[in-house]
Amino acid sequence: MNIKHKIAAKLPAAREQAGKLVKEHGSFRIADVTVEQIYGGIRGVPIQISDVSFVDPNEGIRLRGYSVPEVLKQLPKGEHCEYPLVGGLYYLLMTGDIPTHTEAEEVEVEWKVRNNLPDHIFQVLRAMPKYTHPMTLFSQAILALQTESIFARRYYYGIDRKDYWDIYLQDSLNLTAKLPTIAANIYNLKYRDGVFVHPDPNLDWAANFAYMMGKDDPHYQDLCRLFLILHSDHEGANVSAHASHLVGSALSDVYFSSSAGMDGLAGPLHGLANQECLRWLLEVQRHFKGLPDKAQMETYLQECLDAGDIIPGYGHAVLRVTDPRFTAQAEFAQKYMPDDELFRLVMLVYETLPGLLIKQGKAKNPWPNVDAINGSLQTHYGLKEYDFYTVVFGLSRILGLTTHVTWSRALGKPIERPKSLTTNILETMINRP
Ligand code: NMX
Ligand code: MLT
Repeated sequence: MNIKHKIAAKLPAAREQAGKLVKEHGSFRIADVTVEQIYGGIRGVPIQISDVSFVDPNEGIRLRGYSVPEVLKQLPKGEHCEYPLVGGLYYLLMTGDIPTHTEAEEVEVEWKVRNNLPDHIFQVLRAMPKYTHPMTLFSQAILALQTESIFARRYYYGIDRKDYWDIYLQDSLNLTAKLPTIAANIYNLKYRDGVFVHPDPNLDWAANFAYMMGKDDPHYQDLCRLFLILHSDHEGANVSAHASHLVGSALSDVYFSSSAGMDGLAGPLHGLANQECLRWLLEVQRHFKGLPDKAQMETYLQECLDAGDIIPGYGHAVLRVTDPRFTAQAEFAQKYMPDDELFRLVMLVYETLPGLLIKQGKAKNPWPNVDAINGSLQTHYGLKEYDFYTVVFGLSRILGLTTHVTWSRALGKPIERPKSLTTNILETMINRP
């Protein structure tokens, strides 16, 4: 069954379940919010319900209930591939079910049919100054594609609320189909000869991304599949998902809401951390003119912490264990590039830094997140331009963002409008007898 029919079949029960929860338990209190939480980035306050994925602090991400190892094991793979087809992952995110091989291939085919790009996208990007950050270009390209929004057109002429999700899904498939071509050609524009490369109809979504950047190593294609699966979603309340969901709640279409999500991902505390992380690792490597020993590493890291440095790739707002996305990439590296110096440095930091962070007692999570390792694998396969890494993260993350907003429309979620207070009002509330 294709994604649309699968969602349509599941929707009546999902709508009934949500309706019943609100009707029968509408006043059930989930959480109280403290002053500390409001001043502290709304940490731990549940702000939305989304079944697409969930981050357990002590286990990490589950996509539609499946852990990272389960996703990698159970999703269908293409011929001669070690890692699953990303089309199957999108099917899982959108429908909640592990697809058959045919269903996964059908998504890949849908993407091929929809992957053509209007000319104006690269006209816009070429008009930008050479020093423009690739994330700016990526977000701009998505925004420029808003000209193609079916939802915006249909809304203008009138459309039944119950059908919003279907049009969001069409826009989501159209947008995600074009993303590898956009991302790879931003790479070509920034770092190669700028000649536009078209996708190869014989390759899957992830392999095409690699191919269009001039990379045809089958191991790199598998790394792309792995990377693009791992970064697709991290529940509904991280900065990019939250931003995209908020913008979508105003019925801004999939292009607006995805571009907004990318603007959040571009921050160094969120997705840009992967570029920062590689930059930092290269600095360490340069400092030691190679790989330090454990004692040297410990001294260096302690000095960084004493100087008040934030070590990119470590810590997390929710996780309290090693990120399973870090572990999955470490396993890949252990298999295909165990002697790579940068990978060995990543593992040396992993052996050393958590103990020092625990001793320092500031970071609530001393363990690595996904960004601590990303760059070393990409660099190994020749993607050395680290300011491009967040685009690769974004290419994947939009799979999750578009799923969240499609389901928000399917469940008829209203415009988001929480409340802000003034300091005086807060003080009055606190001092009230
Ligand atoms: N290195 C040094 N100090 C740290 C680190 C770190 N990696 N992480 C947290 N701390 C400090 C933090 O600066 C804060 O210090 P202070 O009280 O002086 O302000 C203290 O520990 C408490 O912070 P937490 O409550 O543990 O962290 P929070 O939830 O506020 O932020 C991150 C989470 C992820 C933003 C934070 O750990 C960080 O900045 N890490 C480095 C950047 C990074 O890797 N971001 C990637 C996130 C994942 N992603 O892919 O998006
Ligand atoms: C993510 O993948 O979005 C990051 O790990 C950040 C988060 O979950 O807050």
